Amino acid sequence: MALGDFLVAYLRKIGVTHLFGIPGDLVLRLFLRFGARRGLRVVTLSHEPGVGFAADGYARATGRIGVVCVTYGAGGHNMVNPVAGSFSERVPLLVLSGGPGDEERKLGTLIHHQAKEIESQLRIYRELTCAARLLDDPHTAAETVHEVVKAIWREQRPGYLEVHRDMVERRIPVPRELIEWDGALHFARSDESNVAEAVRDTVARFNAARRPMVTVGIEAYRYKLRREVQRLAEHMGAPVATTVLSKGAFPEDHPLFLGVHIGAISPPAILHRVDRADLVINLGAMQTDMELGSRPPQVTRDRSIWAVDGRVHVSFHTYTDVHIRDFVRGLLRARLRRHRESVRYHDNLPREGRATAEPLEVTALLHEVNRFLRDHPRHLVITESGDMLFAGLDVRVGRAGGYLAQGFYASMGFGVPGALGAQLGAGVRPLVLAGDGAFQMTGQEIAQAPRYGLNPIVVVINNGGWQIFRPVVRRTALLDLPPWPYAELARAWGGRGFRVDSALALRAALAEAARSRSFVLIEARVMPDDLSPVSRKYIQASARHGRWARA
Ligand SMILES: Cc1ncc(C[n+]2csc(CCOP(=O)(O)OP(=O)(O)O)c2C)c(N)n1
Ligand SMILES: [Mg+2]
Repeated sequence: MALGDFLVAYLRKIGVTHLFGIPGDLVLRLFLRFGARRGLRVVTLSHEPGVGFAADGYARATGRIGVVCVTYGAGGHNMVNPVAGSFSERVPLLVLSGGPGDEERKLGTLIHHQAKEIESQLRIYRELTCAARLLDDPHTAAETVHEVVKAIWREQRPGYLEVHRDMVERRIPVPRELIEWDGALHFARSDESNVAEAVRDTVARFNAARRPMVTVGIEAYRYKLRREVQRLAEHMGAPVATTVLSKGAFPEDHPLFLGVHIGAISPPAILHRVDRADLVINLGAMQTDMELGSRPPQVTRDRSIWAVDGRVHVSFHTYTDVHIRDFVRGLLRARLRRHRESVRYHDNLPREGRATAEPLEVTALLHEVNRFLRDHPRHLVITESGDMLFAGLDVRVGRAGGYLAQGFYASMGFGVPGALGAQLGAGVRPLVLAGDGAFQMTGQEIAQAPRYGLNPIVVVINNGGWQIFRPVVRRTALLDLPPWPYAELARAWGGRGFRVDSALALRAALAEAARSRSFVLIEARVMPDDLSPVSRKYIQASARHGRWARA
């Protein structure tokens, strides 16, 4: 069959429903195949970064592979940042790019959209993906596609396929195994005896521990272990924390949920509980500066067990080839001592005062968002990089899977397009918390919402600039942003727009938003020097460690 038709059939077979993209002449034939009747649902946005973030949001929210299709060069290079974010935060994406055909390359003239060499884009993507291949050989094309997709699934990271425009109609043989294959993809297999030993070792330590606790990390989320991890925690009866990146992997109204652990800048009660623990079992958390609150790792190894990256580190020794899924399932089958600790949830917010008509403060805004979520729990909260990335840690999402953010790669611009992709895939209404700076990067993609029947609620926290840096910047004019007429723009783009200056007005606007069928943008004005409690702690900690000099 034609390579283009094979790609459509293959993607449908693995359950892909949507394809996010922007066409260009070097990818047009491929793009049109995807958009043909009985193809995929093609979703186009205005700018490739938005397309990439949307596919990433789709993948995070659905647990399926997000697929993007871009033109070569100008399109492919525009897509680099979202794909880098997906790589570091373990999001499965398939990037399909076009490219110039063989004949035109032989003419010796440079081809438009080219940067350094024709191969440059492929080389860039090798750096940002778990598998990157050029489909230039019809005989092996089908197997190459399969290999790249299997790697994407196994590693939960992006992969890349480049299809030059003269290849789309080339006929390729499809091996019988692929035709008969049921389309199911599998995670990596573990070594059974290593799993058994790692589980025995862990159980012995757990059963001897008096104050154990569990940290749920991002791999538990990506490898679809949320339910098993919850059952395991219930068997153990031990408190559970999430990290910045994995917030939302554990239901935050669960009686065992302690809160978000962010190293030394965690709420004091969480810090105290972690310090008192005689065993911390980390299920899938990565060791990053963000996860540890901008402090060098101070994990007490003899009191911890880390399952991540196909390994289980128990105290000072390591079991290789133990995949987190097999490890958790092994623990679920083991006889575990049951603890009965009574656990309280902790955040960083001061006590809620009465909502007033006084000027709005960030903490009051967070209380209002929490109040809204108590009444409307079926929303997906998405926070943007900037103050809201830290502020968002104090937003309480009851159900698991109710929260998304780029908690480690932290690119601005993820929020609005990520929300569009998430709602398209999972059908849940998003509530986006974005700073004015982050919104000005990709927020205009909200204009695409009406034609796809999407209706996110976007709260733009307008503090007049990139104010998270304000505590360490003397020349604050360097952080200024122009004032956009956010609410007017929202109305002109087919949504509803509000501008609020107080907690009471925000409460009223959120209530209106809940009733609205269209997308809603709420501009919430706060003072330039107002920051959330976690941002303040983070910046002080970073400044103490000499990371940020005053300028
Ligand atoms: C793509 C990208 N560029 C630059 C940064 C660096 N950065 C982090 S936060 C920030 C400012 C955020 O401003 P805003 O969205 O208005 O949020 P605020 O902190 O003011 O609430 C910047 C520029 C980034 N994280 N991502
Ligand atoms: Mg701002």
